[in-house]
Amino acid sequence: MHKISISAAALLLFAVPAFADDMKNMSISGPKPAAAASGYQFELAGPPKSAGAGKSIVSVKLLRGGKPVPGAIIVQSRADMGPIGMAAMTAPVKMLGEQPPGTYRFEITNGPVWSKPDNWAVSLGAKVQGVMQTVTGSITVKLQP
Ligand SMILES: [Cu+2]
Repeated sequence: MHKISISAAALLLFAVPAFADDMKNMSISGPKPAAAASGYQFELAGPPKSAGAGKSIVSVKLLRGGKPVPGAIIVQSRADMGPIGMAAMTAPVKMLGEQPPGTYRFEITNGPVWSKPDNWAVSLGAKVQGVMQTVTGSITVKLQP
């Protein structure tokens, strides 16, 4: 039993340099890596506004290095009650547009889903020009029914 584990370790030591060589070759001949979607952050732009009929208007800033990122295309949006332990409960989200540049507004129909003021998570995915990966993030916001 002991002998087997020693030879397995020896095999691993032998295999690692070969793997490192493979990685080196990949970085020389392979395509350039896609720009990473790092350094981006979604932030609540201000208190949510009630739009009547159980609807809330939520404004979210997309920032990079503290600066607004305009012109992003929102490709994913979700509002759920994860912050109070009910992530399976979701409310419809409608994208309203970008105003001002770098701030993205959403209408969330939370009232019919939950009749108390509580914290909701708004999770977003955005396509930013020149960034291959979808930029994703989440904010928490207290919504009135
Ligand atoms: Cu709920």
